[in-house]
Amino acid sequence: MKLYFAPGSCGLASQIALREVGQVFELMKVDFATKTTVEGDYFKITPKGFVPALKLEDGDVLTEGAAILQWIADSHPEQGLLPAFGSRERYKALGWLNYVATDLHRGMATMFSPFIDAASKARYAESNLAPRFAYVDEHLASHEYLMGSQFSVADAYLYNVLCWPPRVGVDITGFAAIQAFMARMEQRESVRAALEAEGIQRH
Ligand SMILES: N[C@@H](CCC(=O)N[C@@H](CS)C(=O)NCC(=O)O)C(=O)O
Repeated sequence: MKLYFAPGSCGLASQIALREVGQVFELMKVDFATKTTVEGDYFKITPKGFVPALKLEDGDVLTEGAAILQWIADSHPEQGLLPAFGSRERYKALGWLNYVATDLHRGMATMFSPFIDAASKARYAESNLAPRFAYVDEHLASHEYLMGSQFSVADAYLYNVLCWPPRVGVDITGFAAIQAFMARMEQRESVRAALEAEGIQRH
């Protein structure tokens, strides 16, 4: 199995999930500028040209981070990285995955855009992102993880996205529960190993 990634981008969550379930995998770095890997043209792996992409043993390729996370969780149901099929809790977990993918990930992507000027980004961060961080912070103030005491793939994705604000000058240090969540996540072996594999130093 091969995970296509770029250091510090949104493939980190998939890598954390693969490590959580003990899946053996190879990391394949994608150069965003040239859309190539050491194997060659990345568009041949996925015409979207985005990471993450997960190439399975039979050669099939999964894309879309939230879908990859669900596939990893469902391939190892014994690890409980998502609640059971059909349970009410499952839809709450999928709700969080969707919230991270759409409101947070997409929102943060705006902050990295080369097409938006600094003043507009600052206004966007204050009016759009800050309330979303506040919402997550309030939830985490009374929940160890998004789903409570049980770690799920939604936490891996949330952690991934919450690593980004400092890189674009968005200060989230005032959100105490988010900070505690990040520290809790960084105690997990899967997270430490994934950061190291991508060459990311958080502190
Ligand atoms: N809808 C995709 C979006 C993935 C995405 O935005 N990937 C970014 C990195 S976080 C990317 O590959 N960007 C390539 C580029 O900017 O050239 C998903 O959720 O997996």
